[in-house]
Formats: sequence, C-alpha cells, structure tokens
Amino acid sequence: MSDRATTTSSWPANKPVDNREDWKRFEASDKAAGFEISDDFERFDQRDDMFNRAFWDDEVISDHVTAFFQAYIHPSPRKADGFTQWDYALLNASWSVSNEFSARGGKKGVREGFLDSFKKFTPLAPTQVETDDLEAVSKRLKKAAEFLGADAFGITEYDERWAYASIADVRTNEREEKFNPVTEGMTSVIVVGHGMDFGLVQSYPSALGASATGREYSREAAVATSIASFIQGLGYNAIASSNDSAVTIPYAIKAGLGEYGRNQMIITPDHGPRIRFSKIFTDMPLAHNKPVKYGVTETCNQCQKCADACPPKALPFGPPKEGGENRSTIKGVKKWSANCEKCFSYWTRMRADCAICMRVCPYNKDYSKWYMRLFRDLLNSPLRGLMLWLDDKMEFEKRKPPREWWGDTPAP
Ligand code: B12
Ligand code: SF4
Ligand code: SF4
Repeated sequence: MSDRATTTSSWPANKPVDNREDWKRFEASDKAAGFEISDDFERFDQRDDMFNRAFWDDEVISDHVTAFFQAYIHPSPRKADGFTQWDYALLNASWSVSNEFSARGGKKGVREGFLDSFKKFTPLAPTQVETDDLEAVSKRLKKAAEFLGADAFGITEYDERWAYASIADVRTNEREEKFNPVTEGMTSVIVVGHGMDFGLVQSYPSALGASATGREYSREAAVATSIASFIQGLGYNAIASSNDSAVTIPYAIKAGLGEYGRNQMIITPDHGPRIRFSKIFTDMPLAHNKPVKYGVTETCNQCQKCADACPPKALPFGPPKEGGENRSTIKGVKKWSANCEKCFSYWTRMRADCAICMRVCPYNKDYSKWYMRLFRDLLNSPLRGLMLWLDDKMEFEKRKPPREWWGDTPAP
C-alpha cells in the first residue's frame, strides 16, 4: 500500500490490497495485450485523480475550479458561439439522467457512477441459469446488451490491479479513502461502449460539444444498470459501474474493444476514440475476449496530432514510458501518460470539458460512410504515412463552428 493511502482507512486492516503473487497469473494475458508492468506497480487511489484532487489538493484548488463546476449547475452563458444559453441548456439536459443517478445517494454520501458503483435495481433471482456453454451464454448476454443500448461489448477476466485501492469519500472535501467493495467475489468484467455524436465532437472545445460527453454519461447509467439487472435476473451478482470503482481502459483493452492511443483513449474500429465506456462486474461464468491489434500503436508511433493540438501541451511526445509528472498517474505501468494537471487546468479556465485530442485524431471519422472505413483501413496499412499526410491536407481535424451543429435552425 502506498504511504499516501494510510489516512483514514476505515475498512478491516486485513483487506488484501497487494496480491503481487496472485497477479502473476495475468502475465500471459498482459503480454498478449502489450501491457508492461514493473515491480514498482501500485494500485491507484481514486482520491488522486484530477476530479478528486480538485476538492482536497491545494495545488489544484482555485477560483477557476469553483467556476468550472458551477458552470454545470448554474451556467453563465455568453455571446461566444458554442457558449450561449441554447448550448448550455443542451449541455445540462444531456447530463440530466446521469445527474439524477449521482444525486440520489446524496444523503448517504454516495455518488453513483463517479465515486460509487450504481445501486442494484433487481434482486438476485433465487435460481441460476445453466452456464455450461460459456460461449453461448456470452453470446446471449451480448444480444441482450445490444438490445439494452450497448454500442460495443466485450468481456474480460476480473483483474484486481485496476480496481481503485480505495475510493474517494464524497462526504468531505478531503475525499478521504473509503473501502472499495467491488473487488469481492467478482470473476469477469463486461465492458460496454457508448458512441459519441460525431458532429458535436467536431465542435469541441465548446459547452455545446460537451453535450456529447454528457449524453453518454446519461446513457452509461441507464444501459449499465439495465445489463446488471438482466444478469441479476439470471441468478448471478452484477454491479454496474461508470467512472467509479476501477480504471476502465486496461479492462477495455483486454476485452478486445480497441487499442490504446497516445491521446490516452481506447481507439475502437467502429467509433475511433469517439466512444465512452461503462462496465459491469459479475460472478457469472462467461467466455473472455482477446485483445485486438489493428495498427493503432503503429499509427501513434508515427503521428502526434493530438499532442500537437492540445492547448496546454498535456499529452506526451515520444515513446511510452513508465510513470508520470505528478501523483495523478498510476505507478509502474509503461504507457503514454498525460500531464493531467495541465489538462484539467485548461478545462477549468475554459469552464467546460475538452476533447480536442479526440476531435483531431485521424481515427475520429464518421464510419457510417464507406469511404471513411476505407480511409481507416488504409491508415492501418503500409500506406499509413500517405494517409496521415492526406489527413492533414484534408483538414479533417478542423473545429466546426458550434452554430453549424444546430443545422438550418436560424440563430435566435
Ligand atoms: C479522472 C479522469 C480524467 C481526468 C484525468 C485523469 C487523471 N489522471 O486524473 C481528466 C479530467 C483530465 C480526464 C480527461 C479526459 N477524459 Co477522462 N477519465 C477519468 C476517469 C474518471 C478516471 C481515470 C483514472 O483513474 N486515472 C488515474 C490514472 C490511472 O491515470 P493515468 O495513469 O494517467 O492512466 C490513464 C491512461 O494512461 C489509462 N491507463 C490507466 N492504466 C493503464 C494501464 C495500461 C496498461 C494502459 C495501456 C493504459 C492505462 O487510463 C487512464 C485514464 O485517465 C476515467 C474513467 C475510469 N474510471 O477509468 C475517464 C476516462 C479515461 N476519460 C475519458 C475521456 C474520453 C476523457 C476526455 C476526452 C474528456 C471528455 N470530454 O470526454 C479527456 C481526455 C484527456 C486525456 N487525453 O487524457 C474516457 C476514455 C474513453 C476512451 N475512448 O478511451 C474514460 C474511460 C471515461 C468514460 N466514461 O469512458 N479524464
Ligand atoms: S492523434 Fe495520432 S498520435 Fe494521437 S491518438 Fe490519434 S493516431 Fe495516435
Ligand atoms: S482534453 Fe484537451 S487539454 Fe486535455 S489532453 Fe485532450 S486536448 Fe489536451
């Protein structure tokens, strides 16, 4: 356990937070996924992520931070395109279902979807369905998940390393450490993808563009809890989760949903980086997917559009390396890591979240069009260099004026 994790731990002292011997069983699947994890690895404490540090860390707290969070509750629209009352109204509407979920545990100090996992809707069925044929069971589960709203679906083994060593307690601004219950008895993690609106992402940075993020948090809450309810109805435990409980990206990679990019995102074949993820932890016996490799790492080795475009220069140039510039980076994992202090500080000054690094990525295309699918396939081929040149020439990454998203409706 890290020294910073020793503050007000209130869970039993015998809780295993460091099972290094047991983690050796992940060596083969780590290799297949391209994970390089050293002996310096430590599980991450949620209170060290930027959102939580914004409440307790004097190095992060500022008037800009206060104004940023306020903008999502009581916005101050301005005349600038993308920040009008219409834009903020859509932004806050897009978040409303998610806000409802996260507020309902308020009195108990629970913030579902962000710090704590979602409350269960459906009691555990007294009988369990047969699970002898794992492939068939997983196929049915995928079918149900797609019906319930999943845009992408994958399953991987539950891996304790990515579960937060502790979760942040919302009851005080200190965000003290709270026992993370998700680790108990879980064997699989189902990772569900939620595609973001292409046109809105093109208008980032803007309050209007941020609606693309808000809508998916609302959908994550609805879809992940529905899938968990389905599994509970089959007689197995299921815990629905959005940003809470665990670092999502390593699970998404192992579940075969896509490859990790320099922009710190999973880049999927069907949505590029323009996708968000929720997860469901379960003890239901399921078949596990394998990681996919389709050329993203090679493209990122040759491209640095996201790092160039990032206004506060928070993204890394050069090859992956271990560790980061501050406490918001997990220890002991070799990967591309951002300086998230710089990133979050930019958001707070702008009073809205950012996703420029998603917008400018050559994989951020509208894949409902056949010629964009062809573009992607050529980008993943030996013609990569040419395609990156073409991507620049065509200026695909250019920001679209937010007012254009509203289409033919006259500007009021
Ligand atoms: C906190 C957080 C942030 C913080 C910063 C992270 C931090 N270090 O504090 C801020 C506010 C800056 C942020 C920004 C953004 N975020 Co964010 N964020 C999260 C959140 C809630 C927690 C991540 C965390 O615990 N990080 C702390 C440590 C682990 O960070 P780290 O060491 O730098 O590791 C990062 C990556 O390297 C990777 N990672 C971690 N471990 C490992 C291990 C291996 C082997 C590999 C390969 C990668 C990997 O995941 C981490 C993501 O922060 C996750 C949801 C979740 N529960 O995972 C979403 C999440 C990662 N964010 C997401 C997105 C999309 C964004 C933004 C584009 C904002 C937006 N408008 O949507 C930007 C992108 C900024 C950037 N390029 O990094 C998505 C990514 C989706 C995708 N396609 O992969 C997630 C998964 C949320 C979701 N619901 O889908 N985010
Ligand atoms: S912009 Fe380029 S370097 Fe960045 S994630 Fe996309 S392909 Fe990789
Ligand atoms: S979200 Fe914006 S500020 Fe943060 S890394 Fe991406 S481009 Fe940079």
